[in-house]
Amino acid sequence: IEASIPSESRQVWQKFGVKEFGGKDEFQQEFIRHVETTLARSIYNCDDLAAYQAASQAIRDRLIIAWNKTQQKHTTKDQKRVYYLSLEFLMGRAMDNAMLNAGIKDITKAGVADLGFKIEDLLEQEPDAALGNGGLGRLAACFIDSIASTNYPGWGYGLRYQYGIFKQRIVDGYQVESPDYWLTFSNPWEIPRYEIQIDVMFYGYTRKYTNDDGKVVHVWEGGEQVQAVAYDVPVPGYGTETTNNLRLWASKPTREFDFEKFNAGDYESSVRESQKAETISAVLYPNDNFYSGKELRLKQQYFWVAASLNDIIRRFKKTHRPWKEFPDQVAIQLNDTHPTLAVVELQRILVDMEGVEWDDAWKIVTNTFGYTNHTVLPEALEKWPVPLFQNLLPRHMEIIYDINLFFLQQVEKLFPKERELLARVSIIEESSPQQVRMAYLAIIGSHKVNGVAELHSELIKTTIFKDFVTIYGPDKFMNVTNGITPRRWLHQANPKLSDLIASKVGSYDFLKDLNLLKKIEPFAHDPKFQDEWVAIKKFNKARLAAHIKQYNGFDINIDALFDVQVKRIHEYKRQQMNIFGVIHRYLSIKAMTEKEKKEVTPRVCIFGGKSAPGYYMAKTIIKLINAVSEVVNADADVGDLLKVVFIADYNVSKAEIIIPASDISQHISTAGTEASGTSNMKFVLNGGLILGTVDGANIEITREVGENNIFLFGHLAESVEDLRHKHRFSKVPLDPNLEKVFEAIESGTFGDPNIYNSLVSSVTGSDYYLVSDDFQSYLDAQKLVDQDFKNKDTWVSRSITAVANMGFFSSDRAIDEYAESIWNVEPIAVE
Ligand code: HBZ
Repeated sequence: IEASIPSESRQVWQKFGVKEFGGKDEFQQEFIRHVETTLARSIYNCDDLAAYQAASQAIRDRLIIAWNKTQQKHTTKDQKRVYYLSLEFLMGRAMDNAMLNAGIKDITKAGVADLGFKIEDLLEQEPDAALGNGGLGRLAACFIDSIASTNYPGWGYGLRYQYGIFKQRIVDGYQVESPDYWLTFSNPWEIPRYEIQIDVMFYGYTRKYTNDDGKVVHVWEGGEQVQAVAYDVPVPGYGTETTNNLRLWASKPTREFDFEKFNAGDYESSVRESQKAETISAVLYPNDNFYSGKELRLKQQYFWVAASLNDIIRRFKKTHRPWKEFPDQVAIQLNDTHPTLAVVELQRILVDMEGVEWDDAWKIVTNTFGYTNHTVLPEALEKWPVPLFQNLLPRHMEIIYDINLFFLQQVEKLFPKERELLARVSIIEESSPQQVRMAYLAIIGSHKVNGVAELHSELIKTTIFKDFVTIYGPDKFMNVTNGITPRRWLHQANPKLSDLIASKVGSYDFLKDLNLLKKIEPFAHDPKFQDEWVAIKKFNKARLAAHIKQYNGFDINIDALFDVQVKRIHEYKRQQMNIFGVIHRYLSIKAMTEKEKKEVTPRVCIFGGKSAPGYYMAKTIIKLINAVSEVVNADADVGDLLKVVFIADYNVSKAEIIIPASDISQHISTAGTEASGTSNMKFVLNGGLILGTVDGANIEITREVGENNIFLFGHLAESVEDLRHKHRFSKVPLDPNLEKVFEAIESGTFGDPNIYNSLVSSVTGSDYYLVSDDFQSYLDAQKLVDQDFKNKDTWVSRSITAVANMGFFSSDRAIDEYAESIWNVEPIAVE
């Protein structure tokens, strides 16, 4: 490492090198110093917010020290690094996680207590970093936690949105969105790097000329410039000094603002132009599993990709290696197709700017990238209209045409005369206007393509990417089943359960090696252990009940079965089937005698999740859930036997309260539609059982925990196509129980039935998501749940056995698989 300080001055530096606070006293010293200097407050006006800020400043200092050490170590080691490019990082809160991972939870807790504060109150002050929509964004957050915890040198790259996913309120039963401006009180967990500014260009034109060596050179010029400024978020590993970096880019106007306009007296419009630059990174697009071809979204993608690659290349150039060694130093993982422009940008830099020959450059590119697919839903696949693309990124469009040309030539050689194959696999779809198929570009530009659970990885090979398996052979396609970080999703969310497990495992080592959970299996039938297990579940249910009391305003019975479905609202996830099932349950209870009612297992049906703001059907589902809730909860005939709750504004912090409280959680997507799911893993890890379809990672969870410890139902993925075909070409009779449910809705039991017309007819019509086909099987499974829940002993032993077998679903395991079979990176120990 080149040092800028002359050697005679270095002694002074070494003498005063910063140290981390050690014990409680030193933490308190730091805390007070931050209250009085950083915050310019005092003992007389230090409220919970100020105390949170001071504590987080002290913790931040500590992270930065470890961050510096780690980066120096990684630089001197000079090994291959991995870069995880994701347009979303759904981090949630940072403080509790930072304390846990840095191993300073006890001293900070005791430290703030002496100073007159409760750590829980301080933690509550922190807004969620909600820079993501759902599973894909949360997966990225779990992955960077695991990359640090397993000591891999790896960075995340994303966008620093000023507005994360919108906040959801329920007004009159409907979802109402408001902006999530999460940076009001500044963010102690980020380090602005104002010195790292990268110019990014849009629009303009291309031209080519022949240089002195007779080589044709392409240039792209005359466009608008914006600047990317880096904000670094330290990512501490658990039980290790390794502290990696998450670099988020914010857009700023370039220094050169339009002086021509300014001098011409048009001051306002010259300022407006420069303000436009800031809108690029201003807001997260709130769609999950849905593609909407907005120009600003493509701008975001290129802005982020261009800044990140520029940064990665700058780092590589410091090593003075030849370009061909780039893939030995750099692995880049594409989280879905959102960063696919990186493939084109790297090829452009190598060929246009660095003078590398096309074929050599292309080898470097494909050896660098890996692509992870997260969905087979056609409406989620990104396709950009060529005219829009061409206008915004004219040189990239040309390069895509060339990549496509060389690729199709290769295919033609392998499969002569198969003209239809060529049209099918072309990056350019011949629609009007033509479209750029980003997934195909990602496949062609990567050396490995992976799905996120076994079934999903098989499905991409046999459906959407079938032709590419024919072309490349099967080895390019693989599976890496998702995982979750046990630090946040067990220890933080459920500290009591973590402590109980530790008492049997003998340590907290299971938080680093989740397979150690196996050690609790022998206690599945131990009455004392069972009692403690049950008591913890009850505690967690009471904690959730208190939350519901505070925000929904009513009491729920914590001895009832807590049945939870929390996730983005989407037709394929079938919250509509769940609420139809609830209506069926309600009607059944209404028809019971008092004697029959005594046999009913009391239930609390808990829903939560956001709908994309423009997704009419999802919004209708939310309205129906709330309408049912209102009717059922007020019905004296039902009492405690059934309660329906919609928890507003579901987010990471709420998940940490909700998940540990569930007895049953629902993961009931139409078979073949949910790529993996990750909350299914979180629920089981916290001792809840799954009611689910044979879909996504439910399948692997079943294999690990055993068929007896999960409630599966519904048609299999292999029958879905036939069933849909039947619906399309004949009149399939509606499930009779569902018919009764629809009669109740249509008779106005839940208010104006017209509101639900489209929802009902989506099922009575083509029933694309097979709600009617699966309904009886769903009710049967629910009946079994009711019966089995009555047998407390068996239920708790199933819960313990399931947890004991969840080791596979640690994101540490997933990261090891990526490192081994896609990235080829090695861990580095940091002392
Ligand atoms: O990724 C989810 C899958 O639906 C889920 O099954 C899987 O477990 C998870 C992690 O692999 N996909 C998403 O969450 N997708 C998005 O949020 C998304 C956001 C913007 C898009 C497309 C998809 O343009």
